[in-house]
Amino acid sequence: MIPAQPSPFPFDVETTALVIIDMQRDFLLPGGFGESLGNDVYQLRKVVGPLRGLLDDCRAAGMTIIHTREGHRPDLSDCPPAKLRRGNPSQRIGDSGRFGRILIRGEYGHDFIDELQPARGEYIVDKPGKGAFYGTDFETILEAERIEQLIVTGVTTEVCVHTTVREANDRGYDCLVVSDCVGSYFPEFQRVGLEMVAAQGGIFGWVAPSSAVRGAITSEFVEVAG
Ligand code: C5J
Repeated sequence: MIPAQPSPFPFDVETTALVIIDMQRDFLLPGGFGESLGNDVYQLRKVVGPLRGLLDDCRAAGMTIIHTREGHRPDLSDCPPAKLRRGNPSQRIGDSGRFGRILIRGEYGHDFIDELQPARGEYIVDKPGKGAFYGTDFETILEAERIEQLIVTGVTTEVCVHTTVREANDRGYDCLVVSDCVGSYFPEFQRVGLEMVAAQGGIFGWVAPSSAVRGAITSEFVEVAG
């Protein structure tokens, strides 16, 4: 069990996956898509250190690790026109930005930040939407790996993290959101986004800090290894 809100989270390294949502240069680096939408990207940088520590422990425990990336085909055929038109960014999806074409697969900005590059054997799920299930093989991977619980991290808390947790919850997965390993451009959305997950007895899932998750992974791993 991982100590969590609203109750301890049932957990087994064999059936739990670490999911890292969209830790991409376009969202986290100055000059990327996130900044073109008017956001303060430094709000998201806080996540990198704690998430790297958690990732290291999950790797050491041999857990299933899945990295997602939001982005589109170069011809934008998988980008709904409504998504393309939305808002009033200084640069739109597909435009040339500081890190290549914004949110386009294969471009430098679409890829993961240097600190959180996937290791050999870890899954990469390229998703056209906010949630990890829509238009991807995410569920096929979870089924193949016999995953029942998800430890969910990444950005942004109220958009792609929430969408993925809600989709996963409806499909019967237990989701734990790691409070210091998810980030929002807006401190208020971060606070409320986390509260919403665990409210009403855990309507979408559980919330715990990385210290609690790492403590449980390390002790479970020692037990399994012993
Ligand atoms: C957004 C995401 N915010 N990864 N994407 O557009 O949350």
